[in-house]
Amino acid sequence: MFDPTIEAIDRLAVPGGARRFGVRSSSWFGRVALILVALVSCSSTGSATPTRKHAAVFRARVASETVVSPLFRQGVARHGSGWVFSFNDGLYRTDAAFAITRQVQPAIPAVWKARGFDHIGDIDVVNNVVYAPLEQPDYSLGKQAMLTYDATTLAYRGGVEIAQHENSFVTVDPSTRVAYSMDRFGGRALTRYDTTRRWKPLAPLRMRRRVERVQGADVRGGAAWLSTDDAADRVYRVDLTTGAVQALGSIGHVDGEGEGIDATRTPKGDLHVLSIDVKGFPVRLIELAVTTTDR
Ligand SMILES: [Ca+2]
Repeated sequence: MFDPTIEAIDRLAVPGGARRFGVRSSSWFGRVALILVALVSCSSTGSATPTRKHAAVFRARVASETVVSPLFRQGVARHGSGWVFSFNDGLYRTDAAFAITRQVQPAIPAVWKARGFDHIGDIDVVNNVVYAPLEQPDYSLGKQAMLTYDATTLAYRGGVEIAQHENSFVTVDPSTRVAYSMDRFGGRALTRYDTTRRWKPLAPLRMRRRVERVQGADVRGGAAWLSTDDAADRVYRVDLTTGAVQALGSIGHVDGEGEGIDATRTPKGDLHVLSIDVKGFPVRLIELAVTTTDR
């Protein structure tokens, strides 16, 4: 413990230490200077200094890949032991082996098509509801839409317009029912909506770094897991509490296009990302294993 008496300072005032600071320990000025030096020393080395907890480091590596139907080009979401995939104007429910068990094509209702909407992006499934991001191509309007479908029948349930320029994905946090998306394909914020209050806009989640060409996202374990078509087709983890962003690794096939993502842990992997080959086909589902270590 620090003893702030002159006697204690005298005990600390070894000649070499005093000379380093250009003062003589026997002078009044020197003693005051030594007190200051001792205080600074105690404050920087004291046992009360808390130990900093480093954030965990996440990495992802490709574990396997499977060629799937060329129709499964936009989005993917886990549904039971199978999947739901999206195409520009189609939805497909499959079993675990990717065999289609139900489909709806066209999937965009006529009322939305009449308003110019022509593209479904990366979907999510929560509580047997498919959440689908719907786009019209005039991004300058700042107007896109979110639709919902029954995940069992793929029947259209409803939709709302939202104030976004682009709309490549939507993911819904199962615990809060908050939906996450992005205003543009690249950026440093996730837009948020309260799906329990007719998609009421919430304050965006600010990310600590910019991520480019985001094509999909899925919320799991307090994080949003992003898939991109950036320079290395990387996947990212965004902490939903702090906004911290970590690049996890590439899905490979970098000359192709990274598309949607699902983040359900399955025997094959933790992240499941669609990738369109540079030739336009095949479409692959890339399975990635996520590891985490303390820094
Ligand atoms: Ca998804």
